[in-house]
Amino acid sequence: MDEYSSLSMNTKLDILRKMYLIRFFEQKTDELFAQKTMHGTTHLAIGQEAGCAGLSEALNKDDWVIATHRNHGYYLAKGASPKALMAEMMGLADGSAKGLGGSMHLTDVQNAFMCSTSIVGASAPMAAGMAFAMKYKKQDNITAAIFGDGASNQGMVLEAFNLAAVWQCPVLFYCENNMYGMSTPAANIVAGEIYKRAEAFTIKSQRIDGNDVIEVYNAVKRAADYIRKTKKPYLIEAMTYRFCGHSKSDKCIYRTKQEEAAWLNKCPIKKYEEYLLQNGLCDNQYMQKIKKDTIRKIEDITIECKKDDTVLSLDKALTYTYPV
Ligand SMILES: Cc1ncc(C[n+]2csc(CCOP(=O)(O)OP(=O)(O)O)c2C)c(N)n1
Repeated sequence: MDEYSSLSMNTKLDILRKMYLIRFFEQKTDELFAQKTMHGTTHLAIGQEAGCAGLSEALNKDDWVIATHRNHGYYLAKGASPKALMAEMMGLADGSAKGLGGSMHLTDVQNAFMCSTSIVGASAPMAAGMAFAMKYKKQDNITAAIFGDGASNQGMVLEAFNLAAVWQCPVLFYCENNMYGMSTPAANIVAGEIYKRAEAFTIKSQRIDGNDVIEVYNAVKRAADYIRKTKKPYLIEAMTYRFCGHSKSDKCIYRTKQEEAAWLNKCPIKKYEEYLLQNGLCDNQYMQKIKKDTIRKIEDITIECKKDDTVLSLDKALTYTYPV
């Protein structure tokens, strides 16, 4: 059986639904920021959907994920509520963090999305600690730390590699190498290859095509099995690209149009749709239906959130304790 055919049909369609949900949700977020219905800044994952969908689908439901500032995709892929995400970004009390955290500070403990952090690199030590706690409590669930190529140079990421190896923490380090940390090309600041750094810490690792969702799924599945069995860490470096700017204020003047066009050609959703169609696993009509249903769901959520006026007052917020 080849890598692709090992997945059930349900899993394949779930992956497609997740990728559409992330893409259309992110596009709506962009629109709402432009309309000033959402404030502050946000970091979209348009173009990076394969990592979010493939990784979450390959992990068990109770395996933890700790994400970064570019977090909406992982939050949604873990099965957390899109409405709570939108409400969070509108500052509403129904938001995932009661509207107090905003785009970068999400949580959904029920769906094992522990949190996301805006401190670049911090997901790695947090996930190593979480993994250590799970092992200490003799629980079988592992923890995934998401971080970027820019974060890979942070001291705390390398410290997390070290302790995770020494203490044998069941943690999956998942580096999304989208080739830029803000406007800085990874090629200018990363020495050597990120996945090869693991070897110095006795951690097994591999580099994958992060835009091929089935490759992501299979790599994470194999890594998760290894981590669960050995209680040792594992590092995956997934090559990908963001189709949008780093954040709201970024016009991408540091990238060439040719480079952007080449990566648009490697769009993870387009690639996956072609695979499903060419192998007769999903027809175009059904694909369009999933798309339309997803867009309608996001529209409904937007309308509901726009009507909501339950912005949490500061007084109430200060007395609120989060139920973990
Ligand atoms: C400790 C820290 N330093 C700097 C920043 C500012 N900052 C926010 S995102 C970012 C770039 C992160 O790049 P990367 O890790 O590659 O992730 P990507 O944005 O590409 O997903 C920086 C420097 C921060 N939030 N935290």
